[in-house]
Amino acid sequence: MSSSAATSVDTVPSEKSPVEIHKGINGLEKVILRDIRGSSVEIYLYGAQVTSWKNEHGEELLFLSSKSNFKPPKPIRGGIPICFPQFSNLGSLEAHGFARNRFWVVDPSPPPFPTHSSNKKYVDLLLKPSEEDTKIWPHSFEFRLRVTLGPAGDLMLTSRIRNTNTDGKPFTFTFAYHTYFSVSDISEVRVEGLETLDYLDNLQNRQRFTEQGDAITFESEVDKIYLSTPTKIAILDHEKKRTFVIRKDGLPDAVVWNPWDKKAKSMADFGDDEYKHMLCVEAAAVEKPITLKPGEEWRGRQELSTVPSSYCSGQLDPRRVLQGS
Ligand code: TA6
Repeated sequence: MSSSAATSVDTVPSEKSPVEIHKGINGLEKVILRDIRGSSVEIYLYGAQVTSWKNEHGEELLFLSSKSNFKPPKPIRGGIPICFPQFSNLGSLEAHGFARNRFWVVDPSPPPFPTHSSNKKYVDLLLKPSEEDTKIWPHSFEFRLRVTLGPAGDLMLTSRIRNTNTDGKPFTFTFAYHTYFSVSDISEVRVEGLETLDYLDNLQNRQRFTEQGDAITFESEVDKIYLSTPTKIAILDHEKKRTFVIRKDGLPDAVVWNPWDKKAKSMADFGDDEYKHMLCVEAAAVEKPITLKPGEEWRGRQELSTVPSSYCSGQLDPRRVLQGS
């Protein structure tokens, strides 16, 4: 590790350009990726959690609570927490598993990556279980997360999870990118791409229902797991004339969550009114847990981008967004 006194930025040698490690909140280390056109991403090694994604105008696209802890072992409230090896309380582990409150490292020698990244900024992060972890989840694994910032400001997260058990045992897990999008006014937001799908309602003991035909809008607490969704989902923020496009691969489900006012008040690391400016739409693998035999690897990818969307014509055609390339 080398450090330049002035900026207290450490660089970590890797196969490509060095990765800059900065001191973030409470001295927790974070990596910053910047694109020459102005967009940027910040990732804390604690939880391998993206906490900021800004476009070329420097506008923040993700929600991070003003009340968020940056004090391990508490999770960070906002950005993109990684839920692994368990989504929510679907198992005996703490809610959403332990990956989000572990310290990851910059992967010094990541295995070759499936896609070409020459004109992109990226960092490879690695998590392996500690001895303590194997006491609560008795498996050996390597979790590699590549966070990529594309030239157009798009943000891609690619997870590669390998079973490295030497006792021949398979393991099974559920997973989610628990993305907190920043929105101008939740009551003016629509989600497209989940119409007519079945979902499990977390507010009704995960009973199964079928969504009605129109775009999803918000007027109260929502906590739903949509099953077998299309690979593309759109979040339309009228006031900001912005549409978030989520593309996902290897993650058949999508969780939609907004705590609304009452639940917001019950969360210590969340502001009472902050529910008005955030929406979680989470690319996930929940309904059918993933099982890996020793030596096997699973890959789950999500790509986030924004497109300008004008609603002044009164006729935004999201289908063009969802059907477009
Ligand atoms: O993804 C939705 C959800 O599972 C909700 O049920 C809600 O609990 C939310 O996650 C936040 O969970 P957390 O453990 O971060 O407080």
